[in-house]
Amino acid sequence: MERTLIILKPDAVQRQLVGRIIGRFEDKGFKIVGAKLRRIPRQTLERHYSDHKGKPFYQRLLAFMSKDPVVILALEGKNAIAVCRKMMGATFGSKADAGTIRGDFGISDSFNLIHGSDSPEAAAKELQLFFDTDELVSYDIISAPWIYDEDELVEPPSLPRTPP
Ligand code: IDP
Ligand code: MG
Repeated sequence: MERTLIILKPDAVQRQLVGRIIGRFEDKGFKIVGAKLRRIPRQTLERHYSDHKGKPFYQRLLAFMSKDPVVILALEGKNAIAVCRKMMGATFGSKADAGTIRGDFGISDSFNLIHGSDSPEAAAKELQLFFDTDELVSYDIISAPWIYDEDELVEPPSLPRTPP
């Protein structure tokens, strides 16, 4: 089991695609363990996108991402990081395969609807940046025994239970 950080970008919120995008992750079997609607402060975005500092699109990216609210999610499931990236599709809407979120809902190379952590290191950093520890909630979903086989359901010690 893994956790990943997903952001439904301002274009997804403005185009009222939030429910449909979250629905895809729920349909796949992911569990929502954190969720909030926020306008992200510029300072937080500078930390989030520090790898892109200096690139030609950097300033426009920060302006786009800070202007309007986003939906921030923490999703939990088997291979969550890689599977969510696959469901998102390639970075540019014009290149993303049909059947992916970016491929089905957008065509822009900048307004590409969704962010997802791209590695375990990025997921750890981004989950910490956007969620306080007590904002991530551990709980069981009743369909879990039908989403996973028994041997897949064992939670590693790295995902501590939230005390009742
Ligand atoms: P990713 O979101 O698929 O991981 P990254 O290369 O990490 O893609 O880029 C971060 C974000 O910056 C993209 O999702 C997109 O919004 C924006 N971006 C990346 N490359 C370009 C570009 O060439 N033009 C405009 N925006 C870009
Ligand atoms: Mg990236």
